[in-house]
Amino acid sequence: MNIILTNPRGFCAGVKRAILIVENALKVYKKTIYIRHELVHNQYVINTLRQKGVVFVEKIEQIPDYSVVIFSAHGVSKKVVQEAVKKKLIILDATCPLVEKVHIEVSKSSEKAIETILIGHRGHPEVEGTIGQYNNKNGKIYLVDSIEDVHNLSVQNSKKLNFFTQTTLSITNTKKIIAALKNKFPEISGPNKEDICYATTNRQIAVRQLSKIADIIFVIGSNNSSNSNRLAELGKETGTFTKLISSFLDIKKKWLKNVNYIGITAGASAPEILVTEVIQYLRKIGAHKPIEMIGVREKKIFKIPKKLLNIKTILDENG
Ligand code: 0CJ
Ligand code: F3S
Repeated sequence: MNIILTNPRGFCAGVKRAILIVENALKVYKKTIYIRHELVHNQYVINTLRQKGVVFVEKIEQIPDYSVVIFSAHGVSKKVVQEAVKKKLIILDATCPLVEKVHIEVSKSSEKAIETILIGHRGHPEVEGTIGQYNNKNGKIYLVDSIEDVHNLSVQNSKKLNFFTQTTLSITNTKKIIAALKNKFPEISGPNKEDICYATTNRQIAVRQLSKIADIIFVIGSNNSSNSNRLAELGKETGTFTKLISSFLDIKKKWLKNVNYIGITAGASAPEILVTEVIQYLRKIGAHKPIEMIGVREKKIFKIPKKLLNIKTILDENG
């Protein structure tokens, strides 16, 4: 059995930044750190932070006044920010800057009361946060999740219409939805490509390449991770037997019967330790040393908020 590792895989710049924000906050604030929603959708990351004393909540009302709150990488609505301000919370925003970019565009659309369409998955926190940037009663924001949704959608003024997308969608599926939107509303405006981020794009390209070699693909990621699910979906679409696994414990030996090449990738919120554990397990049951696939080299780094950087500098200076 041979192991092939995709590149890139695992943590993206937005996730690294979010975790760094929490780690700095833990050093700096001598009180409980609350995080609204899972910082990133990975159970290993969440459990690790919980062990360090972080408290996760779904609603701002669960947090005592004057506490420190961190917003998850998926972003929050304007209403959530207002609730936090009202409670006089110290806010540290771990929203990925690429989500923030979409927020800014949707806000502009809202200010101009331009009807806006968001392509995204219903109920996902990023979608809730992005929809929650639109607060103009003279306009409207609509969510479409499929081509069927596009067919069923009616707007008031199709001549003045904007669209945006969630950052972690399937590239091919989103292209189809955008084509359907442009077909139905020829004057619609949107981003040049879509708002799918570089990390989602690169990981999907890598899985497509991997599927040409692998007999089985393991996507390491949690069940609620949109980008990880899209990778697993893509693997299946190529006809390769693909499983989304949260750790090596999910692997069933029967899947590996007559398998020569085992492909491994990891979602943007899955830490490398989980990949290492899968490799260790497979090596134990007879796999050769892993081979790294050549892929795009990601150099993106997102800075953490100045507020934390400054304190970090002071802490470093004082040892
Ligand atoms: O939405 C994001 C800003 C991506 C965050 C990293 O991935 P994950 O798994 O926490 O979130 P998704 O469910 O959005 O992929
Ligand atoms: Fe940001 Fe994309 Fe990662 S939106 S958090 S860089 S998956």
